[in-house]
Amino acid sequence: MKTCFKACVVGGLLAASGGAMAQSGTLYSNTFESRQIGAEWSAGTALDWWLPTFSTFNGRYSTGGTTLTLTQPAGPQPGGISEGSGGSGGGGGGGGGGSWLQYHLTFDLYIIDSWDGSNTIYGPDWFKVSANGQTLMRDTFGNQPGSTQTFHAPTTGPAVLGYDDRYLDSIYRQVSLTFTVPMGQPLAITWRDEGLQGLNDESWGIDNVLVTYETVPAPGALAGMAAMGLVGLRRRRA
Ligand SMILES: [Ca+2]
Ligand SMILES: [Ca+2]
Repeated sequence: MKTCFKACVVGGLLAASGGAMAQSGTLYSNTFESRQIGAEWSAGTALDWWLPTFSTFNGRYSTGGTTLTLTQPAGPQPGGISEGSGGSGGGGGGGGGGSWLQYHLTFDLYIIDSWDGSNTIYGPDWFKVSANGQTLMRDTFGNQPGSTQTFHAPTTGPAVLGYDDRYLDSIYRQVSLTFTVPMGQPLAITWRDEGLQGLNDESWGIDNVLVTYETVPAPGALAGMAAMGLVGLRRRRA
């Protein structure tokens, strides 16, 4: 929500300033129900449709992962460099105005069987997402009774949803991450685990992958609008 507020403010600024036209769209979406792995996915990408509970999804993995590589949409003006997920203040770079692309990644995450969360004896069991080398998310997940984790509670579970029925499973719907990457190079998003013990013990998959984007002003442009009092105007109305 913090990020959404920022995006809303920025969108308002674009409209209020009469400046550059905002640009947004869907870059990629996939439910995997076609049961085909496109060339945009890395070698070793797998599909699983064993259980109706999970539908067809990208997985399963254990001590591995999958990478989605996409051509970035024709952007406005280059100028931005990486900014942390939901962070404020850019890493510098762009400066003098223009705009850059901000991405929103949404996906469902299936955490399958005996993940141990933050437990330091059997874990910790990590799940990570990165974009062009920038870490967007790194959290522990636990299905074992009594385990603790850094991520929020699941949408469904922990419960016996399938695979090894001795172990619980969890579904996290619509995990959302917001980020920017430098213009002029492919967008590469990687999902992978760290510390798992094999498919028969701890595994995962992703589903309903959606990548959307929008233009936002570069930091220099935002600062200029703030100086004109537009930020304050928008916030009072928000
Ligand atoms: Ca699916
Ligand atoms: Ca299970």
